[in-house]
Amino acid sequence: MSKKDKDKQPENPSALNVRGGVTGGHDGMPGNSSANGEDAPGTRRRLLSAPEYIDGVLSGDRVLLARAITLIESNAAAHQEVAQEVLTALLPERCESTRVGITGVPGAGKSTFIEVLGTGLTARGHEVAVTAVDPSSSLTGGSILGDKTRMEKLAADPNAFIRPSPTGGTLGGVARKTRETIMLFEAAGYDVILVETVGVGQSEIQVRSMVDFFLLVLLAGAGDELQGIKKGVVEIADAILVNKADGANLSAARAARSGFERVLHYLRPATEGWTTGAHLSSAATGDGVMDLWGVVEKFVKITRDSGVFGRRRTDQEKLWVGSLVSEGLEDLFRSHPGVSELMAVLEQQVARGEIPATAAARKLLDLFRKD
Ligand SMILES: Nc1nc2c(ncn2[C@@H]2O[C@H](COP(=O)(O)OP(=O)(O)OP(=O)(O)O)[C@@H](O)[C@H]2O)c(=O)[nH]1
Ligand SMILES: [Mg+2]
Repeated sequence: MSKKDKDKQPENPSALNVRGGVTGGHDGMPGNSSANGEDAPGTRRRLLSAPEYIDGVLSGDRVLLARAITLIESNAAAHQEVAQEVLTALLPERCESTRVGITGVPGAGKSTFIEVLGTGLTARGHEVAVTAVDPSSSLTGGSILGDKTRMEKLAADPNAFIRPSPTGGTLGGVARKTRETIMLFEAAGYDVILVETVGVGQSEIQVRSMVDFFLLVLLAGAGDELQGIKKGVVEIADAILVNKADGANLSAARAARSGFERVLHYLRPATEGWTTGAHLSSAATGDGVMDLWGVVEKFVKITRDSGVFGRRRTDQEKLWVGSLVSEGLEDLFRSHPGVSELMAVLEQQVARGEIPATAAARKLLDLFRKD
């Protein structure tokens, strides 16, 4: 594990290592306070130069890592330019990491599980970074920040770094920021990356496309209907974890695990050469949590040996380029002044049944192409 040499001491050992994102307007620079009072309310920081961010991240400076993430989260063109320079320089500096996505029904115990797993991993010498993809977080204030109390130990752990979900914008925008945050984590030497996602549809697909191993956390007692989790999410999981297998719930959890095993038997595994299994844990007692990490390690070994691990990462990068281009084209198209005018007219005509949708789309694309 090629970890970077870094200062393991937090800048303020008593402060929780939870970093705020951009508050207020999305101009990007940390206008307002972050969780640990890193910026006094209302202060605006000067934009650092690319080498300052690069050196800061590489030396393991937690404050500069947090600021580099804030920079890449910015939508402002000037910030984006510096951000891309920073990311390009850091790309070859990334350590070898394991990226794990964690999803599941609300309240399944994902955050509690991450707390126990994360502290277990730092005790074994890993450096653990945690973030989330939560497209609703601009409304809720961010699931991880809201959950800070569930990750109290990990938040205070000098070998862990917790960053809430980027806020605002489309799911695509949030996913872009999370992917780039992962790159920064890896350049800073974090070799285990945990990405929590809220169990709502599309965000799981996004997280699956940026991690190596995808974990679905479920609960016992909700029958076989997979608890509102769509079958599609089960199909992209590399393991199902039945959590809260403790106390009076233990036998129900065991039964649920067997039920899920049966379901999995009929599904095609998410990863070539790997059999998706169902496991038990109690994040409350810690039982089964590090066993699940053993499953992840086995997965990494098998898929690295077979080449599936590397191929998936390469495919993920390629697909990402494609989706960035699609999003960029769509933005260009929609912000074209002639297009939006003509769109309004054509939509009416389509609604009145005067022209077919295909002809309307063709006219719009022709107009766009002419410029
Ligand atoms: N008995 C028991 N309670 C648990 C366990 N894991 C979590 N809890 C409790 O379940 C509640 C929800 O836990 P969280 O870790 O916040 O769950 P989550 O999946 O992150 O929730 P959201 O992020 O809101 O979807 C908390 O009250 C936890 O203390 C467990 O293994 N056993
Ligand atoms: Mg949570």
